[in-house]
Amino acid sequence: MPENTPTRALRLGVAGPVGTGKSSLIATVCRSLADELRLGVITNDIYTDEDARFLRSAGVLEPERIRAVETGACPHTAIRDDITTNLLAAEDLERDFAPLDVVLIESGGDNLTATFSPALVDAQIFVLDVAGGGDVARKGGPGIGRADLLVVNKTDLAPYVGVDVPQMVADASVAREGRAVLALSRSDVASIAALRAWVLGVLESHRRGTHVPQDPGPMAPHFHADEEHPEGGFVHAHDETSGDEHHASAPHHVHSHSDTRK
Ligand SMILES: Nc1nc2c(ncn2[C@@H]2O[C@H](COP(=O)(O)OP(=O)(O)O)[C@@H](O)[C@H]2O)c(=O)[nH]1
Ligand SMILES: [Mg+2]
Repeated sequence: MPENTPTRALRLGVAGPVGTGKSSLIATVCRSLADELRLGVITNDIYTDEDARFLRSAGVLEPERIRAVETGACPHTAIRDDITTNLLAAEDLERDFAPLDVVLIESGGDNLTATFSPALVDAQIFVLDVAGGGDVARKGGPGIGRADLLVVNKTDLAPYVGVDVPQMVADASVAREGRAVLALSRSDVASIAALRAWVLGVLESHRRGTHVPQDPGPMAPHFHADEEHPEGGFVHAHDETSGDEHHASAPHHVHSHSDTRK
């Protein structure tokens, strides 16, 4: 079980659908904080280390501080159900570059409802973009509704996709019952300053020992198109019946899928 002291690095998850700008957001956070904080990054990709290579090439951190976890065919499980590989990667990074202040963990981003286990991350950001449509924030889901921060990203594109950003932020705030929402664009320096301030705020409360990791809740049952059944595969749910809300035994957690034929 990871040491849970205020001196351990803050582990910050970044989840959200593919293409919403998670890797770019991590690059932005690194760029804005690398001078004052000791940072590390872990990426989760299905079969490749593309996100890690993108971040290394962005030159925001020493390449060795960016590690890739290859998750196999079911990427969300590596951040929620069987977090062993990610925990080991975080512990290795924290040991190799001790002391680190923040380890950012990017999810594979395969599913709108994928969230991190609170046994892996202390806090999590869920990223949507305006190109996904203004109504997606209203539709909710565990990450949108209950991540520590919801980012509405790429606001610079809003005029081209006909999205009203203040409305999308207001809808998200209602869905989140007042939890933090941030409209972000890599070309809007004020929004980047706000993101930086949010990360510093969470780090501060983590160090004080007052930050309490929240579980946004399990993802919705979902469908894997590549699974074998010719009539359309399986409805797929991840077993969350352990009753152990914080998955403290996660390194030994056996990854079982309670698959049921559709
Ligand atoms: N216009 C615009 N594009 C962005 C922004 N942030 C990221 N992107 C682009 O969105 C695409 C996906 O970004 P990426 O960070 O790889 O998304 P990920 O799959 O969630 O990690 C890339 O082409 C980025 O250049 C932004 O603030 N504005
Ligand atoms: Mg990425």
